[in-house]
Amino acid sequence: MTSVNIPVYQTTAPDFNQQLQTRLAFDDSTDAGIQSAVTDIIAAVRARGDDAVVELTNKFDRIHAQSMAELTLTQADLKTAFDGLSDAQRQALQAAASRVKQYHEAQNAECGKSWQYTEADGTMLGQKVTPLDRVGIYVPGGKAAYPSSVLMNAIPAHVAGVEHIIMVVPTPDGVRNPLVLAAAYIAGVSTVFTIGGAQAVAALAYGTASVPRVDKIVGPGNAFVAEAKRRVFGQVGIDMIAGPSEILIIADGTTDPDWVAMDLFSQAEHDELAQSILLCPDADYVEKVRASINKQIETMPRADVIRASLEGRGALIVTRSMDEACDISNTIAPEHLEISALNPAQWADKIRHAGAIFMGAYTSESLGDYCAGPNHVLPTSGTARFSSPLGVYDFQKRSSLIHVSEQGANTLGKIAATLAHGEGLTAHARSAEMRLK
Ligand code: HSO
Ligand code: ZN
Repeated sequence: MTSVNIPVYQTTAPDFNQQLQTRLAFDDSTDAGIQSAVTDIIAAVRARGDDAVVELTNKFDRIHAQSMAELTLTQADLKTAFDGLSDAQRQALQAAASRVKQYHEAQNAECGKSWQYTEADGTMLGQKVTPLDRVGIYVPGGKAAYPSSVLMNAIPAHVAGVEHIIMVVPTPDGVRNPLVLAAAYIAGVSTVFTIGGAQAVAALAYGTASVPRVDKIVGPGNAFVAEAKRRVFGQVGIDMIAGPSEILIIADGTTDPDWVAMDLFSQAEHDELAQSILLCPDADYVEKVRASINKQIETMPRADVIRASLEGRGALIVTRSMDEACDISNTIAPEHLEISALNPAQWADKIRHAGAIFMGAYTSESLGDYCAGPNHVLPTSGTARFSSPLGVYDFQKRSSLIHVSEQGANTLGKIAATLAHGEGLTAHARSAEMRLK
């Protein structure tokens, strides 16, 4: 096998910034064909509900359902899938689910709390947190059907207090994924429809006779699903539109290079467009990681995907210092950041933008993908600059609470009336003034 042609950059090179930007560039535009197909599908589902969903599902998934009833799974179906797993799989799924649940319960204890305070004149102000009523979880079919993602999307919704969690998952050629259904069973999913694509997103957003209209749709999908989610946004809430997986490793040169090379592979194997980057001030160590990549690629079942990803979007970067590595990481704002160093806390202090920070040589990113506890749905493509991991807060909303006392109405009424007159809004002013003593 030929060696993996992953570029090695030096931050001291005059054209380093340009080299890095070329690697980071990523085109996520949707082509016009997909846009117009999605327009038609959404219109069909809105006009003809279940009939359109059944027709489109039969066409795209190559099945012959007669009605939505055939595309609806019961809790008993989910339990059958769960019972059919091997002991090892069942236990691993349960262990992962309980850790993810525990983490999100801790999160909920922080951000799921309502609060209020009372002013001297008796006026009470506060904030009330309530869960969404109904949430739709999209789970892809085929090669990207990850049971772990079912846990990561459904458990925070469940912990947040969402009563109806409706999952959609396509079954191309009628093939069901038992691990996905088992994950739905233990994650608290209420109903599963075996539908997918833009038709499933439209059904969840607008509702049909069988599919309840939800308040928010989360979960990854192909280009049609992403476009459909963009289009129904406003009608319903959506989570982020996720890009390909990314890992950035800051290494101080003390971790076994084989471990670091495999961690780079772990996200590269998701997708040809996934991005794996190493930042390290020790040029000899970077060379060792490069040698390890070439050694270990031979053993990887998904070598083709890994190679395409590392060669197309990966980079090994020799930095001037660990500080500079942290600065570069902040400009990239990676989805996953591993700080593979003896004193990771020292460097984590400098990190301001990252979806998740994995600290120390033993914390492989893959543990976070499955079972550490935090969510694996994370901001990609630099969006960690302004957004956060999926969490219970994505399934809750806040209402402001205002209870003004008689005395408070006197004080606030004067302020409000003055401002309302200034805006020329007389009814506003009078409703405040009527309550003045
Ligand atoms: N690393 C992916 C999640 C995942 N990994 C699922 C394995 N299974 C999110 O970036
Ligand atoms: Zn992963």
